[in-house]
Parts: sequence; C-alpha cells; structure tokens
Amino acid sequence: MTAVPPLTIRSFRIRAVDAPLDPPLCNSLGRITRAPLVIAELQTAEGPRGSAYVFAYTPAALLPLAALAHNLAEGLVGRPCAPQPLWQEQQERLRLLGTEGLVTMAIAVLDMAMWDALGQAAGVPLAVLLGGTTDPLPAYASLRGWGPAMLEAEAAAAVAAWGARAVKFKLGHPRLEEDLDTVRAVRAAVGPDVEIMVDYNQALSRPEALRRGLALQRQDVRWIEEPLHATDDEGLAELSQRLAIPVQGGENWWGPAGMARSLAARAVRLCMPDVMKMGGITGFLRAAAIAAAHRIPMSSHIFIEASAQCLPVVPTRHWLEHLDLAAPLLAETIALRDGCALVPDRPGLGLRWDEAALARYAA
Ligand code: SMN
Ligand code: MG
Repeated sequence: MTAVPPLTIRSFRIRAVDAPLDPPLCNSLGRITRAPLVIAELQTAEGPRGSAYVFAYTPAALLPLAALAHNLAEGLVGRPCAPQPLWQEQQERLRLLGTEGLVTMAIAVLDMAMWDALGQAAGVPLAVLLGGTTDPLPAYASLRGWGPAMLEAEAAAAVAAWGARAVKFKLGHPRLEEDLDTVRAVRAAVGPDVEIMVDYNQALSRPEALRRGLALQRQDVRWIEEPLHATDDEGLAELSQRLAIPVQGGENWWGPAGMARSLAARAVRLCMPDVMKMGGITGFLRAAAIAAAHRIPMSSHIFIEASAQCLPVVPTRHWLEHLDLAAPLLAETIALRDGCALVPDRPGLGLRWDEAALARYAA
C-alpha cells in the first residue's frame, strides 16, 4: 500500500511557452508550426511538487489561457491538494460563466499538476497510484505530414524506428481520388500488417463524408476520424449507421458531460477523449467510466505523458496516440519500442522539464 501524506497547496507558478513544432503538423487547413503551451507548477506546503502542461492550439489563446489558469490557481492556495473534490467545486463555481473552452483547459492544467504532486509524494507513477500497472501500451504513430510523398516516408520511418504497428494521418484533399492515392501510398510503404487510420479534422459535409467513407472502407482503413463537425452528433450518428468503417471522435468533446451527450446520440463507434478537454486526469477517469458503460473502445488524444498514465486504468483501453507536442521542452520523452509506448517509471506524470528550453521558448 502506498502511503500518500496529506498535501496542501502552497502556490502555483504558471508559465507560457511557445515551442516549435518540428516538423510542423499539417492538415487540410494548413500547417501548425508552433505549440503554445501553458505549464503549471505546483508547490505543496509539505514539499512535493507537481507540474503539467496544456496546449492552447493558437498563440492568440496562450496568454489568456495562462492568465485564467493563474487566476483560478489563486483560489486554490491553502486548500488540500485533492483534485477530485476541487474539480467538482470548480464546475459548480464556474457554472454561470460556463466551463467549455479555456475554462476547462485551465482547470485541466491545475488538475493534472495536483495529480502529479500526489504521485510525487507517493513516489510512484500516477498509473500505479490509480491502481494500474506500467506495462507497455500499444501506440500508433500520429503522422504530421500531408500528401503521399511526405506520409509514405514518415510512416516507413515510424515502422522502422520503433516497430509501429499502426499509423494515422490527415486526409481532406479537395478530391476524393487524392485521399485514396494517399492511403494507397502509405499502405505500399508500411505493408499489409500495419493498421491505417485516417483523420479529417471535421472537414467534410454530410454527403461528402458518406461518399469518402464508402470509398475508404474498401481500402482496409481501421477508422475514419472526425469526418464531420465535432458537434454534428446527428450527422455522425447517421454516418456511423451507414458505414462499415467505424467513425472515431472525441478530441473536441468538452468534459465528461459533453462526451456522454455524444455517446448517447451514438455519434461514434470508437472514442478518443482529450485529457485537456476532459478537464484533466479527473475528467479523463470519468470519461473512461462513460466509455466502459457504452462498451466503446477508448484511445487518447495527444498529451502522451498524462494519457500514458491514465490509459492503464481505462477499462475499454484501445490505442495511445503518439504525437509528442512537448518534446522540445523535456529532458526525457516517452520511449517507444516494439509498437508500444513505455510508461515512464518515474513518479507522477513522469515529466522532466528542460529548464534551459523553457527559458528559451518563454512567451
Ligand atoms: C490533432 C489535433 C490537434 C493537435 C494535434 C493533433 C489531430 C489528432 O486531430 O487527432 O491527432
Ligand atoms: Mg484528430
């Protein structure tokens, strides 16, 4: 039994950094070249510290998100480091403002830092504190490129480097034939035994999603992700019924309640809630219970460090998405071997910051 002494929140330090994304992340909307991240560092009165990061998506949201996290953190000073009741309390207190968007993202970074501190205090990885193990997790390579030439090289490199047994990449070219050419090129590069998943990032209309889905299901593609706008549950449900290929989604659901609404509507057959948009570890654990109740396989979305600590206790665990956003800021990144991510054997979330890099990319 791991003994965790009670911890009290003494202070939070909030930092904004603008890290390079190299290579850039491409999709049908363009190229993302920077990762604007907000980092929270918690100091407890008893000594243990915790830290975590969230992704602001666009530089325009970076400083507002940092300010919001800072302001919410002020209200936690002096309170017990008890992420579950504090999460619930924030939901109630922010009810009039509403919790979707930046509010949930700010709650998430504080929640994750608190869970990290609990792991640090216990001296065990968060996965162990949550009652799981640190066994290797099946991971897929989430590719950053766009179009056949870039993607076939990137897919082959992931298979060669760490034995990736699945790859995902973005589609949504102007013409269906270009999407199919891309799938065929990646298939030729990885061979018959590697699974292929595709992601439209909400780019299609309802009729076009049906047309492309019907064509893709003849190509041995394992899922079609976010073909429609993330809020179009009705369209997604209809598409899910008409396609043999599973519709995947969830990275844009806000909180467990948002996930519950989409699953009740039968929008998707596979899910991948985002630990940030769920509101942190606390929200992600609730999401796992919802997925289990619906018997829907659950993968993660980016945030590889926090996701790797939570997936071991997800009852319907599916894949860890491997896309390493924070790598330029970390002294050590999650290792990959034989198609799996190795859950770090360090306490808490296992983040080890590179202080020089944090200073270099400070925003
Ligand atoms: C994605 C979205 C936002 C940032 C990185 C990646 C993408 C995915 O939709 O599923 O990986
Ligand atoms: Mg996606």
